[in-house]
Amino acid sequence: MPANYQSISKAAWQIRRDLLTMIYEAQSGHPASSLGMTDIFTALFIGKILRHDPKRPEWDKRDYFFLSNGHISPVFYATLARDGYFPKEELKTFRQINSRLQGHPHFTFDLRYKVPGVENSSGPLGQGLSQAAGMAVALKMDKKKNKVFCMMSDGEQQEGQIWEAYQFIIHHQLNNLIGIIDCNNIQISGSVDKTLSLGNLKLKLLSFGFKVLEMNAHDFVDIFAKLELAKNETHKPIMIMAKSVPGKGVSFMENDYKWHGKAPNESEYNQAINELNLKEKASEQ
Ligand SMILES: Cc1ncc(C[n+]2csc(CCOP(=O)(O)OP(=O)(O)O)c2C)c(N)n1
Ligand SMILES: [Mg+2]
Repeated sequence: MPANYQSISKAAWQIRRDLLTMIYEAQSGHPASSLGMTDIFTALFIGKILRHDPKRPEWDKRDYFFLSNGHISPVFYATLARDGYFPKEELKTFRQINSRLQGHPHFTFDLRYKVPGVENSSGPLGQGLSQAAGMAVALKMDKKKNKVFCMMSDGEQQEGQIWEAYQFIIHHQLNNLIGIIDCNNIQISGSVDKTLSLGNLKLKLLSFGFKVLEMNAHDFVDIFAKLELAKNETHKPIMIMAKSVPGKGVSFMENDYKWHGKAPNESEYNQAINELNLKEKASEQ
């Protein structure tokens, strides 16, 4: 790995340990796609692809990040905490009653409950892209330069509302919007291909009029290159198809849909943490 990605990679392994600890302690949550999207979250926030400032979450020049597949909240919260949006200690309250860190991120203007860095509510899949498109069109009306990023999952592509949003984005030529689709080929009860195939998603997006980029979601060189390319695009709205390994880093979770929404038991947790420690050491060589 190039030397300049060493610290980003280190942060990603730590975020993986943090999010697994949250899910283990709560005995509830979604490990597979949280682990799969960790490298991208690390690049976006800690790698400063997003124009943002953890000490000023409401900064009016910030880029907006909308999470549509809200069940991957563990990686979102763990990244925000590591980046300094709120104390890491608070991660212990994940999925507890009265915690701000609910299973699916919640947006509110009420500062008693607001999680710094969270821009939208999620839970019902398929809605985040419409929320992001609304923000993108509003920014354009105000002639503002902020970018809007929206992360979605592949299972979500089965939702009709996603395709309404695609039409809207192309109709309004929202070239300030960057979609990232987690192409991990799993959903709640099996593979996406077998449950409800998306067909040739790339061709469908191209036919709508998007610029489509393909990305290896675990190669920081590729992640940074594609995200920078997307940020600098001024012509077309962009969709990034990020090919990821669900459960990345934990051998018995990788590519197994059964870890979509299951907490590890004590021995599984200990094994997972050991494996992540070893992978981190190996990546430093
Ligand atoms: C509208 C809606 N339908 C069903 C669900 C229940 N659900 C939660 S996660 C999920 C799987 C969706 O696929 P994907 O996001 O690709 O799963 P992952 O890759 O995270 O395993 C489902 C069906 C939901 N949250 N919202
Ligand atoms: Mg999926």
